[in-house]
Amino acid sequence: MLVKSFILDNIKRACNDYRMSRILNGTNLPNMPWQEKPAGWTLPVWRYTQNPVINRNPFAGMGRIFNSAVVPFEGKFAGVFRGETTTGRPFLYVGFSEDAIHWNYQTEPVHMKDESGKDWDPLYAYDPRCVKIDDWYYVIWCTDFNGAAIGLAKTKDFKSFVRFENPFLPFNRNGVLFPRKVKGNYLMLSRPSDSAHTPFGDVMLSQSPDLTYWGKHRCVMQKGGKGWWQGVKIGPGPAPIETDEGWLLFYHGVSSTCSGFVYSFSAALLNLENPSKVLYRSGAYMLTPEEPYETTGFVPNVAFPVATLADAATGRIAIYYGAADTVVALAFCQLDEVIRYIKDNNELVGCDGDEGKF
Ligand code: BMA
Repeated sequence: MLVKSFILDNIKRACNDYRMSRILNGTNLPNMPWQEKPAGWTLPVWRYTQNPVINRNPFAGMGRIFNSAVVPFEGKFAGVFRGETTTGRPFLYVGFSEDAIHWNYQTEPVHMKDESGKDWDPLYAYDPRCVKIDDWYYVIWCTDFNGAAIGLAKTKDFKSFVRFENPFLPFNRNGVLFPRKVKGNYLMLSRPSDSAHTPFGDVMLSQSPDLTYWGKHRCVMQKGGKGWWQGVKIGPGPAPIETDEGWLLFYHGVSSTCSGFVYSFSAALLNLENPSKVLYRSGAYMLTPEEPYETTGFVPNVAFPVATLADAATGRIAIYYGAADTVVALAFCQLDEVIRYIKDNNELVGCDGDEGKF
């Protein structure tokens, strides 16, 4: 019986019907949070049973933490959180954790200095992503620059942060760096927008040799498609994960209803050497607001992915997402299954399949 299934598996693999995809340049995270998929669950992403992992009022004076980044750090985990205190204005907060679920928070917001060492704190800060490139952790967030724009800073210890010049003109939210240079350039995905609750938006790619000067802008993915869940706007989520099938990009998609926007998420695979080309993109969502902590809160019906923890050895991926602009939730998936779902539901839109140089 064992021999038979071994042979069958190998035949399937050889036929590319059961391909084991691999995470490239990733790390092994045996201590990542993980739960197996519940029996009978049909979508490729499933929720942590103890959600939310960060609830309302997580510490004195802090009303809500949501849309937050988590990265492996010194054998444990560091978090960069979107925190809203009793003033209701968002800033970035740091925390440390042994298990990426229970956190010790720094109760003072992150302070930043510019590259010459002068204080340079953002007037507000939200939706941080955090990406390790070589020896530095880069934080990308939505900052004030005469309106919503992308902020960029680096840290080694999550104590001192050096802020770069704002990479792009306003208005733009949802910036995220790739975890390595491609063809000698740093790459940033972002979503140009307006200053309000933007009713449009596509994912763009920009390139830089030094993280200061940005250009060679490309259109990566456009909103729309036959389905409606990503019909209004889309935005990049966590840092793309490098795999042997392409860059795996989780992204959010927004639909419009009588009672406002609904934020769901899914994923696409981008060409490794030319990531403005989408290889495959799911026309179906992987997670949409269904649980009470997603459908009820400060902004109902929001599932907003901003971070992943991926275990290269097993292809296990944990996805951190903000729920209802109120709490942080966790979901899980497995690389092979996600890739299979993307391919089975493949639908490219507009500029997706080409280089996106208009
Ligand atoms: C977007 C951002 C996110 C937020 C979402 C839903 O425009 O502001 O921070 O989660 O709206 O309110």
